[in-house]
Amino acid sequence: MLQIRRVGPQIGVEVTGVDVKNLDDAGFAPIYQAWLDYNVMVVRDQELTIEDFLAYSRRFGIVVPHPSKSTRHPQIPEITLLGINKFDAEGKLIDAIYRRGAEGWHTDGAYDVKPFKATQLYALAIPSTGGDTLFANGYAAYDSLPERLKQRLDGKMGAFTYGGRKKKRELLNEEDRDWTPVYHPIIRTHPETGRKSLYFDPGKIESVEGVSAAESDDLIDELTGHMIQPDAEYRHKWRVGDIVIWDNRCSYHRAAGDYPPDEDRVHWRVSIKERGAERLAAE
Ligand SMILES: O=C(O)CCC(=O)C(=O)O
Ligand SMILES: [Fe+2]
Repeated sequence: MLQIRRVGPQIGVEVTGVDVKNLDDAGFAPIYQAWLDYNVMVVRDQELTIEDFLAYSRRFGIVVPHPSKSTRHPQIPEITLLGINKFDAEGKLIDAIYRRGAEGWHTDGAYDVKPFKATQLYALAIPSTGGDTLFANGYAAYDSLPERLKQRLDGKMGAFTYGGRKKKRELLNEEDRDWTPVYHPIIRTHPETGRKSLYFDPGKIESVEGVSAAESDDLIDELTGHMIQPDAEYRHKWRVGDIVIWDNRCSYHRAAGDYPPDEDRVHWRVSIKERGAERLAAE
């Protein structure tokens, strides 16, 4: 029996009693709606091949390869491998892999003209302790902004790149490290729910357009302070077989990055764009 249950006050929903391999359109509709309503969705107890995972992921949009070529599956570029090859030839832990996504709250893909609509992970190996993923709601962040800040940001664009002001680009190949900024409205109306969200990522934004450099830095600090609101968080404790998908248009996330390094924590990961982004994705 399909069950859809909220797991956090303003973000997070859990789906049980379903095999995503056998979903027809009518079966998928309430699941997609639950995801739109609660931003982050956990589907428990799935047994999937890579092909199954890709087929299910394509129900949400177009699956595109991630710019980090070194962490792609060697035969299937649309699949990113998380937690694989985390030790170098000398046996030293590679932080960029072990702590991927743990440097701070972020949204995936803001460096693209068409950012990722969603990111979806499937858990293959989970450590005995730690390794959670944390989520927070961007609508709540927007709602928390004082009126003067909402007005100041109205129509303002942010310039975003991979690695942002710190230029943190070690997961990219050398030849892929030059990055031209792209521009997104900082107050973003979600194309499907019509709700306003704070579209923001302190690790990818380079500047707020139309203000001085000093004001831009101040605004970035101020907005960073609004991202995480009490009662608008969900912390996911992984089980093998979990699928978790999040909406990058209206949520933030970060990895806890705290599990025993000698244990495995492995996921397949896909980046999903809105339909209509096919042309851009192919460019
Ligand atoms: O490994 C995780 O928990 C999430 C990492 C992350 O930020 C991502 O996959 O986009
Ligand atoms: Fe991420």
